[in-house]
Amino acid sequence: MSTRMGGAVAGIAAGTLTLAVAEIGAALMMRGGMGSGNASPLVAVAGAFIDRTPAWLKDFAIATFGTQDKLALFVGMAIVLSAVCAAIGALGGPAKPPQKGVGDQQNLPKNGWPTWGLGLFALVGLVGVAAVLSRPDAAVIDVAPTVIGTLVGLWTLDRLWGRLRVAEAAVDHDQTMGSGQASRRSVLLWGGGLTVVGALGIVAGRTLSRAGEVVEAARAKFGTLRVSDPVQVPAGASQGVAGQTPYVTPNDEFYRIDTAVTVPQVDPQTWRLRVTGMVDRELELTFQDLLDADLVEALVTLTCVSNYVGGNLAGNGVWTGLPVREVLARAGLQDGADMVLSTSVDGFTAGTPLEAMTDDRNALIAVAQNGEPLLPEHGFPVRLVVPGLYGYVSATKWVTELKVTRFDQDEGYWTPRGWSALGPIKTASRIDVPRGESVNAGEVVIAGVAWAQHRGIDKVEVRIGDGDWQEAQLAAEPTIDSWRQWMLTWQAEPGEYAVSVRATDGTGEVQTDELANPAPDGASGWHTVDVTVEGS
Ligand SMILES: Nc1nc2c(c(=O)[nH]1)N[C@H]1C(S)=C(S)[C@@H](COP(=O)(O)O)O[C@H]1N2
Ligand SMILES: [Mo]
Repeated sequence: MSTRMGGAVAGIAAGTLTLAVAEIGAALMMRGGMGSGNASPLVAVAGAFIDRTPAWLKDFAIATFGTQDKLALFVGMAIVLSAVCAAIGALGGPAKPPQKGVGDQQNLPKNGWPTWGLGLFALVGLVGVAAVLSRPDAAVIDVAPTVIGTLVGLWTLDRLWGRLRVAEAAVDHDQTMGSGQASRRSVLLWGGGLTVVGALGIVAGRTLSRAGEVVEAARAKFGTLRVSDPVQVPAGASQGVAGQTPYVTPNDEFYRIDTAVTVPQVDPQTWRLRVTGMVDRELELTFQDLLDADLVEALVTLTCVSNYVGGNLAGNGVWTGLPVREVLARAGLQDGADMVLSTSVDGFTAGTPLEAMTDDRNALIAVAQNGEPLLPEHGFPVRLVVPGLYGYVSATKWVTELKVTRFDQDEGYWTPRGWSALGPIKTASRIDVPRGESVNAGEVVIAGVAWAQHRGIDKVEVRIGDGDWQEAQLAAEPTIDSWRQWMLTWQAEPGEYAVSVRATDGTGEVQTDELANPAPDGASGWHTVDVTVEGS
């Protein structure tokens, strides 16, 4: 083992210990109610990174990692941080000095090893401190775990480097290598051991911080909701083709997209919804106010603007909530307003055209999905659901404020990051089966879903190879705000086929074949799959 490698191990050990101390400290602070509850440097750096993600990078991340994008970010952070710590440890620490006599050693300054290495390490800690301070609602005390962690890391690095120097000196001194090797090996052992301890500490800190108990308890005693006109999903909405997207998406299979590094834990007891801005009187609603109100139920398909043609960032559910328009009417709208800026506890905002919140569509302040309280990752206790608009301009989860305002005065989270201020959902259709696998000649069922929320789907057509467009069979359409299943039975001959689908919305407009990427206002183009038909 070389001195450089020993230094690299020392650097990684110092880095992991720094994070372990910081993450455990942050978790303890959160549990003890100290600071803002957002002291974790890992979460802060990831959050700061996400907030600075330009449209093309978000596009790429979702295209590559899908809803695992946050896991991918953490893996990436671990790799970068390990590399930085290893480099500092290897280059900033003691190098094998040029051959010289024992006497020369005495000429080195007392603190012989380069202090700039420690300085660099401290700088990395400072990046963490800056990230923590940059988070919404940050408190100064939030930096304490990161600062203490960095000090522990510096001390660790200093000690391990000290051992390496002793090893070097021993090698030079007696040229026997024996004691030098032994001491270098001890650095490797110490460094490796401390890295394992540190990694366990990081896991412990992150686990400890998942204080989901309050929210779990609140969800458990949610009870049943009084709804005047419950949704009955007609059997005809489902065609039941194997592999076809189910009409209603089970809650735990619903796609999840948001900028929150950790799922916000919001206690419904302390939750408030404030209605502010261009209103005659500001309002504040409690969770109980919502439960006591006349709740309505509505089927609405949510779609993410980041969904690629054929992608699965869409889901359908029965949502229970209070129509936004009723709350806005209570507050009294002032002239000139054209937008509702909704804000989440985590700082996310969405700018929704006021009209979509006041016309007769089911724009809801939702408390339940498919008859159950919202899942924490889908916005518990309260989120917005607005038919016809992509989620990034309407579906604010963990919503705490509705500000009535103007598009020329305010903008939602994604607008300055390269996404369109307005986000009406584009007409889309998707082939669910067959997909990827080859099929046997004979009767083959092609099936999927199509959506054009708040306009509805009037027709779906399928083209096989260079054949004509054929009209697919449509399932019932309980509402124009949800997707619609379709299927087509095909007498397939052996061969290779490109199968495409296109939909016509309720206004008679045919889905465009013009290819567009998600940024800035949603993907377009016909979904096409290659199907191999095997002879029988
Ligand atoms: N607080 C918050 N709400 C949010 C977002 C977010 O990043 N933060 N993302 C929006 C986007 S882009 C979409 S597509 C929908 C997704 O909702 P889901 O995760 O419940 O499917 O939530 C919206 N609401
Ligand atoms: Mo989205």
